[in-house]
Amino acid sequence: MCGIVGAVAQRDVADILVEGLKRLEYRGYDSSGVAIINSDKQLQRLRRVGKVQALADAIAQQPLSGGTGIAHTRWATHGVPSEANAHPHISSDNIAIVHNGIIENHEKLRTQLQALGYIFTSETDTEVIAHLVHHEMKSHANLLTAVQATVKQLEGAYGTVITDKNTPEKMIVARSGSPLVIGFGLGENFIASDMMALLPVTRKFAFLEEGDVAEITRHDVNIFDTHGTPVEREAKESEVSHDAGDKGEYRHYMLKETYEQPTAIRNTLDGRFLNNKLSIDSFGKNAQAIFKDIEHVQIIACGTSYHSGMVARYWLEALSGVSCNIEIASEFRYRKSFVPKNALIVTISQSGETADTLAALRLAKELGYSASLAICNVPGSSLVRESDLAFMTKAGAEIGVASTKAFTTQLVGLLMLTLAIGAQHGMTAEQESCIIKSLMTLPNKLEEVLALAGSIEDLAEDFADKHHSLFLGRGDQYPIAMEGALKLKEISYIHAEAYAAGELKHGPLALIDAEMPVIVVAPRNDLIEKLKSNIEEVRARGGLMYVFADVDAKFASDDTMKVINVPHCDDIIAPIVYTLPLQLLSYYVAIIKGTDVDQPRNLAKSVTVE
Ligand code: HGA
Repeated sequence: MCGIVGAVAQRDVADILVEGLKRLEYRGYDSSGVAIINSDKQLQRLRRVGKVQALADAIAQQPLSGGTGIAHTRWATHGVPSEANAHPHISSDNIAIVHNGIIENHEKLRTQLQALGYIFTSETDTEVIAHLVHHEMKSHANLLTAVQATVKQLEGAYGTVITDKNTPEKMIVARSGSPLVIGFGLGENFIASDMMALLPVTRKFAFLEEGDVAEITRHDVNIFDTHGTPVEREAKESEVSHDAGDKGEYRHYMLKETYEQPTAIRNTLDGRFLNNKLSIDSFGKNAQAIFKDIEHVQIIACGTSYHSGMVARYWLEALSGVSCNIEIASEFRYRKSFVPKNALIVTISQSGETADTLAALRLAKELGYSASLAICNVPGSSLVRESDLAFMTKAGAEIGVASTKAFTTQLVGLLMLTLAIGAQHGMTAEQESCIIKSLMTLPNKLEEVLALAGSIEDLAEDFADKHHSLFLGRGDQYPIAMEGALKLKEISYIHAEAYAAGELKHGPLALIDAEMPVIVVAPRNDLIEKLKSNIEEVRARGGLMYVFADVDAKFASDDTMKVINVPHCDDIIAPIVYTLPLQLLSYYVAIIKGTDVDQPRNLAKSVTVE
């Protein structure tokens, strides 16, 4: 959430900063801003409400020159989206800062700084950092030590970049709880909250670690840890392609990413199997020893990743021989919980920077979980670095705020986890090879499902005037119904709720009428007859249903039910297969409703604030 870009260069950096912001816009898009120091040591700032294009247009009207600059695209936590609240924030016309995260003691600091005469011009928590640095400059020799003194007083989370117009040759950056990555150029250096922003200008990156403060000039990068000790952070060449952020021929990133799923899953499966057996090293060097000893899995995740974890619970308990629990990270981290013996903590996050999930992992380590595993899409992310084991999904960059291919590749990773743990706890070679065979059919199966897009688009018309909807599934399709409901609400703003179909009679049946479409996921598994009874319960109450059903389950459309036949697939992969029609349904409903599919209101990607 929120995007940061900064540069120290000889050339003018305005274009680099704006391009970087555009590449990060999916992380926050309520306002944006830039501050650049020109050759006369003047600080020039432009901020605009709305998309980055509004800022780009303003810069085109009023060009900004200068080689040192910082920029930000905001997802507001404190203060409405407005120009006054947009970053960069400035203190006393000298110090300019951008910030990701939340300063929890901002009220106390604000009062102290006001007593010192500082005038606040925004409602943000961020502005206290600007004034505090300015205040600390009065008693410190330089910007670096002033920032080091400042961050000691901050409680909460920050990734922040600070410039002083009197020392335009440098920027100071600091990280605690919000990621920052340094990009190395030739005679110029950069900073960003995600390397995606800097791919047009460099391939060489080093991630800052928790508590790091760094001084960045054109030729040097000096990093200090929490104690102020100089440290090295390894710089690596990135393999992510420069055009990873392009939409190509697709109208929206979400549609592109939906169609990329067969390839993303092929990539995630590729190289993981040898002689019809899972190569356990896919999870890291010590995976075999760790999986052998564990007796319990505790999964922690948020949002869409939580739904993938819910599916995994069905798989792990049915097949792997160990018990499994799943909990929302923001709940787990703030309650007292029992730590089972020999328990593995599994975190799931697309970005690997999800603040609540990261905090939950750190807590689990303190609590004494035996080992940790991250299922993640971003190599080098905090979650991956801080876990004993990692399974990297190969979804590629996911830009649409509503997750698609990250979710289905997580499911593939979790099914492989089931195999890996199962292999150490009595799963037979025959069972393993059966699941691997099913997994191998998945990419082609998904291509068949994507061919249903036309009929799903037609169906979407029925939802245009609806305000509420209900999603139903049973067993491992219940989390898929939840994911379907989440997708519909996040991009079409139609209220959607998911229920385990057996729960209907315990309350939600009261909601059924012709204005409440009911979406049912109905693969032909051993729960199909139970599900058919639930469908009859809805029909008997005048409900209108849309049933995504296995072609062999012989559902027929009638006045009360529209059936979309889904190609038959093996039970084990059905949760992944049935995800796609629901993604397409949400997409086409959103198109009809005219919402901003890739950047839905009030949301942002990569939830780095708690
Ligand atoms: N608290 C700051 C920054 C918000 C943020 O990091 N969002 O992801 C603000 O509200 O401006």
